Amino acid sequence: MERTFVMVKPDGVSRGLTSEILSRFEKKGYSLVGAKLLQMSEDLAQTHYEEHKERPFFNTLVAFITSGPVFAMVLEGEGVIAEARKMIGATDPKEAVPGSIRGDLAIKKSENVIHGSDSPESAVREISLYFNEDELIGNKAAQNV
Ligand code: YYY
Ligand code: MG
Repeated sequence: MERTFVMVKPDGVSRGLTSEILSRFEKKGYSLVGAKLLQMSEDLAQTHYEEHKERPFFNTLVAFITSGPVFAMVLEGEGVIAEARKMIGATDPKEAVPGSIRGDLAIKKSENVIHGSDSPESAVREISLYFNEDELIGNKAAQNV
């Protein structure tokens, strides 16, 4: 079954939006197969966003994403990778349509409340950056029997 990585960013956690965001995915029909609240290290932040390391916003992005706890989750379900990106909306909340998470809950591009994997390859890579196999429900190692 398809899985993706989604993360409520520090602005979303501090604004108390974690449950609202999780609720949207649950109501849509996706299953939560892993979740954790964590404080990202600078190393993890730089690795997560390494595709952007030459961009002018990189340092600001790393500082922001490490500024407070994030809520990382793995969601499972049919078409979840592309569908979660649709539900999240455009990177710039000003362009994100109403009804999308960023369209409803954010204003600024630099503080856009949520991250979601953008492809099957990113999903595999990002899930493994944040979760061990045995932390994901449904994996053999997580059955604990
Ligand atoms: O995948 P997504 O989060 O929608 O956007 P990316 O282009 O991968 O950029 C990652 C992250 O960087 C974005 O969510 C906000 C921030 N950012 C920014 O602060 N300024 C930009 N011009 C572009 C992206
Ligand atoms: Mg991206």
